Amino acid sequence: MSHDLPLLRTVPGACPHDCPDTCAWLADVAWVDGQERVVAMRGHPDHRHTHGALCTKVSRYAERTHHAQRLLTPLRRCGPKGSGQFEPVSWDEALSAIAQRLSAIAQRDPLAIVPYSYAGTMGLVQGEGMAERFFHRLGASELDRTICASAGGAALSATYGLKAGLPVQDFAHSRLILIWGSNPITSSVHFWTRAQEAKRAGARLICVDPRKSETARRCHQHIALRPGTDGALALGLMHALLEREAAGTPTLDHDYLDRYTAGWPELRDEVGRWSVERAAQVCGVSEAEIRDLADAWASTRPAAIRLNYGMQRVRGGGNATRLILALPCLTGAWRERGGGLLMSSSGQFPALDARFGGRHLRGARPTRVINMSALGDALLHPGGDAFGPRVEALVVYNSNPAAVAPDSGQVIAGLSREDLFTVVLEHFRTDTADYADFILPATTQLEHDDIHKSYGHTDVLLNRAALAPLGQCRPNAQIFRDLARALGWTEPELAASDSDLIAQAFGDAIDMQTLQQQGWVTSPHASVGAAPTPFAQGGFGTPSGRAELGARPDLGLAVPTHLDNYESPEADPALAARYPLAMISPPARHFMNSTFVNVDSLRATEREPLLEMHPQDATARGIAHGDTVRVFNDRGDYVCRAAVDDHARPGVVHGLGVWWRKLGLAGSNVNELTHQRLTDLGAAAAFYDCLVEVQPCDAPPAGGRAIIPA
Ligand SMILES: Nc1nc2c(c(=O)[nH]1)N[C@H]1C(S)=C(S)[C@@H](COP(=O)(O)OP(=O)(O)OC[C@H]3O[C@@H](n4cnc5c(=O)[nH]c(N)nc54)[C@H](O)[C@@H]3O)O[C@H]1N2
Ligand SMILES: Nc1nc2c(c(=O)[nH]1)N[C@H]1C(S)=C(S)[C@@H](COP(=O)(O)OP(=O)(O)OC[C@H]3O[C@@H](n4cnc5c(=O)[nH]c(N)nc54)[C@H](O)[C@@H]3O)O[C@H]1N2
Ligand code: SF4
Ligand SMILES: [Mo]
Repeated sequence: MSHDLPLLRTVPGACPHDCPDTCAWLADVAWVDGQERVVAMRGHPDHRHTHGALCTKVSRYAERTHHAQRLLTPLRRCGPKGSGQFEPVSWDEALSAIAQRLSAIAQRDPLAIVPYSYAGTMGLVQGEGMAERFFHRLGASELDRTICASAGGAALSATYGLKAGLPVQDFAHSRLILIWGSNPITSSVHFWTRAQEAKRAGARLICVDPRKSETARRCHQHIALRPGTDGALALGLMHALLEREAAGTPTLDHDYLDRYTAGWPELRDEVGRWSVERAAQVCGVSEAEIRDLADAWASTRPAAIRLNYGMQRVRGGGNATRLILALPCLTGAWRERGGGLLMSSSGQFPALDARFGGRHLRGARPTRVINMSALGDALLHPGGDAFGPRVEALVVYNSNPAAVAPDSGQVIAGLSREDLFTVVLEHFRTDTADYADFILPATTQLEHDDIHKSYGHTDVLLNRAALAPLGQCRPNAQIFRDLARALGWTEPELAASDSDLIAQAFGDAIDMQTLQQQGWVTSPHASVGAAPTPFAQGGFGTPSGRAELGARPDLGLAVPTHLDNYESPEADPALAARYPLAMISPPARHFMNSTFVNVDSLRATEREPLLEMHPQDATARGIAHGDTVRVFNDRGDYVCRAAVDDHARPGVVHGLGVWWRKLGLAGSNVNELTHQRLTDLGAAAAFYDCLVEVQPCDAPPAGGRAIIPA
């Protein structure tokens, strides 16, 4: 963004989004048309992980903040649920009405109140900082935040006992990088810069992804497996490693296996059942691809895997992750700098103080946990049985469940309950906000302070407000403080200011002075284990101190193996006969989940919601490139535009996400089609485990419902 206005100041901050890169930014503030505005955003040139560059979407963060449709006052519903009719009210009116309603429900049973939040901001203050304290004090239900990474996270904990990995900057030293279930050109562009450095120095890049993604197109090789078959691929790869060794080529690092792992004999037995031929058949790839991959993995040093979350959003996602985590242990890849694996670095930070989350404020009162990935079922549950009280109030912040949660038909039906009291803290009138009883206007990252950790590197970052809050917006933490006061609560924990919360998050465990001066500080836990990689000499965080490659009876886990998708010809042939296409729904490049969909410049780039299809599947259905199509299964319908190209393999379609329903072609989005069944580990959403059929449909009238053939 260029500008020639005199600058008032440049304010350092941190990107709040759910992205492994957690960039440090600089915001230029100028005086424009009688108000202070951020006129340009750029990456901080001195932060080694940001190296002066923000991604395209976040370079538009100022456009989003100063958007003409920003919510600037509290709103109260004045029409039927979901009609989108609201009237402005004062903060005092809104806070006292909400406090009254919540305390009336809490008098019957506070567990009937449910918070719903995810990673609109990853900040420790405006994320759960004050919110968690508030809901514990209230005695509300707790939310199991499973919508993104909990299958892979549980696998990482079970196998390595620690959410730690290869330092992202060390990928520059790798000579082989497997980019597995990830599209970093879209979702982690600063990792991609490291991969490019390695590539220029001669490294080979292999992408494992059903979709020929932006990244796959720029790797040396692309293994386009069927969705949800990564576990089978890892088993076949291990089988090929064993064959290679049996043929006389030293392949496994027996010393590493003996000293630093447990359970390999059990896993080896399972691998024995997965011939390369069997794995190739399940994955829909050739045997040669698996053997070549095994040869490359065994013979290249240093060799590393960037494993990400795209491969764990299926029934067997946890098992598949456990199998892939075994690969760098088998060959001792961890021994060299630039070798090993990175999935998440989120465990490489000091733990938050036990009192930070305010669990003590709940006292001895009971709790229950609602899984956010099954929100529709939770809202529609009549109550009783093991479930407990019916959900009577939902307080949503940092999330847009009407758009992002699976099985949106059920979510919308739940949000439409006239007797459900819904409060939404938001920047915009999202699909979710349309169903609110009260909408409370929240500040963006340019208008509040915060402190951040990262799941892709190991720095703690500080965010400073560049602007005063726009309109009557308030930071999330302030809104929860204000609600606490309206409820008459006087505990000091509930009055902690944002700067108190920043200071309390890590306490003395980090160097606050450096953080304040520089804007970031490397976590004291950045280097776990022994150099040059975290696990060069074992040091895993499991009870045994070893990487657990086999069963974990203490966690109720069997030896990892491949599990067929819930919705697959193997597991449900009758369903597959009716809905023969496997659908995945990875993010569109210029959106961040459902954030930025309403930013005109970015939506103009994405243009329309797309379904990528292979020409063979399109032709068989009389569909041409650019046609409007109806994608459907027993759960619902989604109208979008067909992109007939070579990005999809035959039998697989890609519904790029996550559009605002009301900005899509016919008032719905791809989550009309996804289901609420959970993954094997971590009870996560299985977004990419989904069968559909597609047919042509007449173009929808502008802004209206599509005309869907009967
Ligand atoms: N631009 C942009 N960036 C984002 C996001 C966004 O929405 N937009 N979202 C952010 C969030 S919340 C997250 S969690 C991260 C996610 O970041 P990553 O975990 O790196 O995932 P994605 O980049 O979404 O890429 C997932 C890839 O997995 C592929 N995939 C789908 N199914 C399978 C499968 O069964 N096996 C394998 N091997 N691959 C599969 C998809 O085709 C896609 O290319 O990205 C973050 N960054
Ligand atoms: N089909 C399909 N569905 C998916 C995915 C997929 O790949 N396919 N990806 C899944 C994944 S990985 C994730 S993480 C989830 C993400 O789901 P969400 O965490 O719900 O992410 P967003 O859609 O970005 O919505 C975040 C909302 O928070 C608001 N927000 C941001 N900052 C603040 C703040 O400071 N205060 C308040 N009050 N609000 C704020 C934004 O305006 C935005 O509307 O979606 C999941 N849904
Ligand atoms: S790359 Fe990720 S962390 Fe960096 S600005 Fe973009 S969304 Fe934010
Ligand atoms: Mo995510």
